[in-house]
Amino acid sequence: MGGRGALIVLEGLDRSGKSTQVIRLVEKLVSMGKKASKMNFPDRTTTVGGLINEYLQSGKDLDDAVIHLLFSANRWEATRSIRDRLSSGETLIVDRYAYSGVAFSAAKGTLDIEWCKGPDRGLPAPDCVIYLDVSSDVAKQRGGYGEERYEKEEFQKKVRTCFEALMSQEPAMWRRVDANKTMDEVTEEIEGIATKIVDQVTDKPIGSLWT
Ligand code: DGP
Ligand code: NA
Ligand code: NA
Repeated sequence: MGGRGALIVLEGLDRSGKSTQVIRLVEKLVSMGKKASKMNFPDRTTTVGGLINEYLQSGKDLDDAVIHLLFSANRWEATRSIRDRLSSGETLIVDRYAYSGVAFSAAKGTLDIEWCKGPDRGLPAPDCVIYLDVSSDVAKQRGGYGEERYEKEEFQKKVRTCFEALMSQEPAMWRRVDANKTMDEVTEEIEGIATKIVDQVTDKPIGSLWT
């Protein structure tokens, strides 16, 4: 036995239920005796993350390219830790990654998808991206959006279009899950996907994103 852990990313719009599912998936893997932890981007606890937090809470205005690069830097800050932890056999379940990076920036209409992918090229590549696909109506029923910068229905629709474009570029990487179902049904589906991936990657080298 032994071998490396899996890098599994959950992506989706705001209110897709992603954060709850990340926690449930880690609990499930741990209960199965696997070494697994949660990671979250943006990580607002670092210096760069503090700037991102101010931007998201709308206090700070930054050029679209500049905030894009800060989100990317916030992922680069974690790459040594990601590689070390995967290599030591730990599976990481990640709440957002470079796909949110591209989708939320490209949705602004000022930066194109290929430009947006540039700074994140070379990050540790996920073994799988699970996309929680939620309709605007269901997102609204879940209590609506919060107060942060991107949490507006029209903007979220544009983000969805960008996620769709990213999925069509790398269909083998993505698993789409219908997140309009009950939380428990979604949990079950995600667990099925993730447990297979964890068993498949033990002997595979860690990939390099978009290279
Ligand atoms: P979260 O804390 O996961 O809910 O993320 C906060 C918000 O930031 C959410 O609306 C998604 C957005 N976001 C996450 N990552 C990125 C990124 O890399 N770039 C941009 N522009 N937005 C991002
Ligand atoms: Na959010
Ligand atoms: Na996150």
